[in-house]
Amino acid sequence: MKIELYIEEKRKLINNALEAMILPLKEQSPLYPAISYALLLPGKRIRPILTLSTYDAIKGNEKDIIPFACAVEMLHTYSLIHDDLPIMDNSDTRRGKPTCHKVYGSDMALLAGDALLSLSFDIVSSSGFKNNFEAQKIIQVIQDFAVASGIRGLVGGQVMDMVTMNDSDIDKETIFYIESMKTGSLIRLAVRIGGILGGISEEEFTALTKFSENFGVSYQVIDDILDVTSTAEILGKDIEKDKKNRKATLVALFGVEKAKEIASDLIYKSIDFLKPFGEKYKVLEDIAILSLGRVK
Ligand code: GRG
Repeated sequence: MKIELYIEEKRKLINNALEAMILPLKEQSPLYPAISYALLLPGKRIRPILTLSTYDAIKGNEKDIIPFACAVEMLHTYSLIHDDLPIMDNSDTRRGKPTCHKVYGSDMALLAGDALLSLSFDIVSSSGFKNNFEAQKIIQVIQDFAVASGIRGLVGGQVMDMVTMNDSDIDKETIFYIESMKTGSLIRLAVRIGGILGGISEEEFTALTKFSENFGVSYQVIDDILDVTSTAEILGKDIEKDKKNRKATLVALFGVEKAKEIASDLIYKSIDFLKPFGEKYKVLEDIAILSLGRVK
């Protein structure tokens, strides 16, 4: 199957699962409209698709991993809602529509983000046992979620992003570090949990981790490039935010062409880690190459 078709099919699967998963909240909480608005807007769903395809490559099916993939998307959506708030990036549009706080107010948006963060842990812990995964694997997955969402992941990256704003002295290594924390951590999480629950050797798990770390940084570099080369209509979100917020990016440091070269090097480096396994992780390779196409 062509990778574009594969992605489209999996995106639909994830969208349906997300919708079903939060439906019980409709009767339970006045926060449901803000949660469903942010979560069900048309995101690319790249992270949950990475989880599905990693697990599928190992086990030959994806059914049992669907709630975990959705939990990664919930975590990601939480980070977008909070990142868009006036006290953070102050963005007006996201996924082609007004941001969550523009529609529901900052108070509701903040809580919708908080609720999605907790819900991701709720789903991971409850689905683990429901789907008969071993306790040890479930704990490892929960630990990965905690690391990816916290001070060693998203939050750590975001805070570094903030404190380095306006810093004209920032070097390439620091930018890589920030990008790997704020964006790489969720891509890494998405792939690793497929590997943990699928059950693979230490060596294979390390290779998948390396793939996801390099791909994760390239995903942010590509996002930074698109911030200056694409349009708000195509991206469905505010553009030129990095310049406005005086953020340290590789584009600001080296310019667009060099940043493209770096993104491309990272993608090819990432897929090199999958080569020892032949065609097994071909879908991951195809997704990585496809993402590079966004800036070609
Ligand atoms: C606790 C305030 C607080 C924040 C949590 C906000 C945060 C930590 C981290 C945010 C980091 C962040 C938003 C990074 C951007 C990552 C990125 C490339 C987002 C866009 O991803 P896509 O293109 O988006 O996959 P879609 O909309 O398709 O899902």
